[in-house]
Amino acid sequence: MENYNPLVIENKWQSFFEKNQVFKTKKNLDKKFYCLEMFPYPSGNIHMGHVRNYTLGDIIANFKRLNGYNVLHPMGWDAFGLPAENAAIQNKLHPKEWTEKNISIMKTQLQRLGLSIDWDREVSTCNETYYKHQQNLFSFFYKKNLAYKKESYVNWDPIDQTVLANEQVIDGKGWRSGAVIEKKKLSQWFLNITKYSDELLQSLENLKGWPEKVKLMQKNWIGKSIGCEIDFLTNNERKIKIFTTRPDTIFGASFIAIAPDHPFTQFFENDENFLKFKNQALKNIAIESSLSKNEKLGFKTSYFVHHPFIKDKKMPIYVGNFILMDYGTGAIYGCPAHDQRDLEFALKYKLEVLPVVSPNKSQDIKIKDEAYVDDGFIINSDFLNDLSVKEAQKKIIKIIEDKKLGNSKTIYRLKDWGISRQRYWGCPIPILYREDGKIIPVPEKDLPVTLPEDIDFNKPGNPLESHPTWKYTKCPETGMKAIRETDTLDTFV
Ligand code: ANZ
Repeated sequence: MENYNPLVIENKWQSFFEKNQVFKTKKNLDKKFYCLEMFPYPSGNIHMGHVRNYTLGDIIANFKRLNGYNVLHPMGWDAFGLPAENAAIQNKLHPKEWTEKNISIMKTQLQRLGLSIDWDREVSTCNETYYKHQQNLFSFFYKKNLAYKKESYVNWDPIDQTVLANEQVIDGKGWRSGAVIEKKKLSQWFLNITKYSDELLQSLENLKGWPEKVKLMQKNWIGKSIGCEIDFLTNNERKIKIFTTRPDTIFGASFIAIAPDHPFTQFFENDENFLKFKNQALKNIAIESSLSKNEKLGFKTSYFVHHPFIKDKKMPIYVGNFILMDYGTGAIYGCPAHDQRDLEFALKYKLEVLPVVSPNKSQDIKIKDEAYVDDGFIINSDFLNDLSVKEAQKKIIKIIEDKKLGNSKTIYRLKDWGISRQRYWGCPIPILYREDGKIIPVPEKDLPVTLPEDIDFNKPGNPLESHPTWKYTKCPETGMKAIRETDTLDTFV
């Protein structure tokens, strides 16, 4: 993939460029700047896609030059990543050798095209003079609590011994090995991008000239949902907190569904039928887009909750294969009349389907196999009857808050970015695990942490992990024994 980012550099950067001698002559600093950045993946040979893209870029560069701009037109190679490692394993070449060979071929080809690229400003992401800055940036994020480590479920390929991205799992199997992919809990590094959810959403409005459909995709990716959380009391005197965007439908609730890895499952974690269900469910759950298409399956527990507003109404607790642990609270109440997934589930398990929203005031509706999801007026709902959906939401949230049953809540679909890869051909994460248990970033003066070259691809798993000496080191401050992080950064970092 190649990125191609025209960027008009504002004048405030002038002094930075001057100081760092980015432009060759002082005279050029009086001009306006324009920067075109090339960033191809060094896959082997230049193909027509490159030729088209980079010719267009070159035309813009020339056009800007002729219009008096000072144009920065560098070349960057997006040189780390899985394909190099896989190709190297197949061809019995070192990833570095494979990558450098490709770069040299592609460079010659691009030079023959006569593009006005400034080859004095060539960078390659697998070069330590480049990834030193990446490591520095990681340390900076770590110190600001924007990079952190946590356990999470990942797609694990048991043959290749590595984490796979969702896109690399095809029909439940690893794209390279064909092995059945397992869900494995691993401790991984994340960047706390969700801290900026609202800022990202707001900033979409400032993107002048962007296609509406691209902005919409971005908006859906961030996925802001406004609703509330409600605590349901269980018969073993615990609370299950759910998240809903439709609290107006609370009188139509007929069951609770929790994620297969929800903490409440501790009360039946040794039940063999549950374990079978959980293993099967977790296989598919990683890919969110498949959730609405898959058959809705549930494991019926022996527990129930009390309805917060209907005296003596008990609702069964199911574990559902369509509930994600890392969205909202990992638990929902099901209202089959007004949610298609809940309806499919209720029809399968013969649960109550009670309509509580109608297109017309005080008029009952019938639900067969299609949920009513449009706007309307509340029915069959005691004190909410005859209110519009909006009015009912406002009223019920106030009551829920007053009765201390829950709170209004806004959540985002956006997740923190998992950046750990158990792979060799990437930028080493500059972290040390000291023998006293402390985790410390490698000090700036000791960067870069370079990749060892003498690695063995014949052993399964991450070569950094199995390297005889690389990971063993000392804490630069205390001299205590320490072990290096062996995960590398995802190439997209
Ligand atoms: C009850 C309800 C009734 C719901 C109704 C919808 C319609 P968005 O808009 O995508 O945020 N939900 C909440 N957490 C979930 C999870 N972890 N896994 C799967 N589904 C989850 O969707 C919010 C709705 O998705 C929530 O509102 C909840 O179902 C479900 F007539 O609660 B609703």
